[in-house]
Amino acid sequence: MLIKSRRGWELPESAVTPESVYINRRSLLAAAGAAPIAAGLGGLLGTGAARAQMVDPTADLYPVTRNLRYRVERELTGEEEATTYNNFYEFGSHKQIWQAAQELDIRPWTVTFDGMVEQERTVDVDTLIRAMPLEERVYRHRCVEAWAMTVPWSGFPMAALVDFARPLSSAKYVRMETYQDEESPGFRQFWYPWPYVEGLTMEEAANDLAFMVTGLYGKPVPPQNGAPLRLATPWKYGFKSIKSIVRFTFTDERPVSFWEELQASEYGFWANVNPEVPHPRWSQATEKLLGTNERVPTRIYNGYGEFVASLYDGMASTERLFL
Ligand SMILES: Nc1nc2c(c(=O)[nH]1)N[C@H]1C(S)=C(S)[C@@H](COP(=O)(O)O)O[C@H]1N2
Ligand SMILES: [Mo]
Repeated sequence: MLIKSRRGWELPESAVTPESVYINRRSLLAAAGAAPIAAGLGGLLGTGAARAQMVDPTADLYPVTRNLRYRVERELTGEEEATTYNNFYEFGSHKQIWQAAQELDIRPWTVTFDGMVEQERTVDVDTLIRAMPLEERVYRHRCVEAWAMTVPWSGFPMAALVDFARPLSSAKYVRMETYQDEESPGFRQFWYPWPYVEGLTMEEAANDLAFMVTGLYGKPVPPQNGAPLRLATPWKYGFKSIKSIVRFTFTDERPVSFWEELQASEYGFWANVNPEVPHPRWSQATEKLLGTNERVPTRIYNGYGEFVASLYDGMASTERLFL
């Protein structure tokens, strides 16, 4: 979803801090002992997944039992493909961010619940994960750019997280926010509206399909896929599935997401997968499977209509709302 045409508020690539400056700063920090040990180990170990697993204190929890209610009549995407072809703009606006993402400090990590809740609180992510009913679900994932994958996520129903947060009955939406710090290179692209934000209605968040991800392929989810806690809403375009979440805010105002803020005409709030509503710059009728590059027809709600169609009764005719 690179925004191709540069607008007045965008800067040329040359205005961005060059990678070499960034790397030097990191090694200076490391030399001064300020960077975490894990960052130094990154270069010595093999794949990102291997490193994440070594340093992830929840590794003992996986694999977890697969929930067979969520069947997918597609081959699983290879782990290699799904963990080396990513969208995570905090690490750059291209797909090859998996190595850069190993710098993400996934611990300590806290998650804040605030806004319209009985009591605001901040919890350690490990306390949260260990309190939740973990299971594995094989889900399809459909990026708005028309590539798709099928992967085994581990995690827990978003409904359990909502229960944990104890929102007031007046809350209508949940707004989610990704971490933001000075280390990840993407934040220097300051024309993006950081932090990454996404939102769901309370009904969507309580739907059985909405899943909080903590693992992938039977291991802790690696940084590039959104460690330590991300969302999976498989009936919506992939950008709704916000990564590396630090805050859940319950509100009665519809949140404005990162992509909506950037280009509302192309990335709407609902973002339900729909082969009949083209993106303004490309068709959504088909999608390309990661790994095999096979082209297959896109399905309404990404094939999950039986679970979610009733959430949108009466909305289909309101044209762009259904994007
Ligand atoms: N914080 C954050 N979350 C994000 C993104 C991002 O750039 N930053 N990209 C989104 C998009 S466009 C997609 S398709 C998926 C990609 O998830 P994957 O890399 O695990 O396949 O993450 C989504 N979540
Ligand atoms: Mo995406």
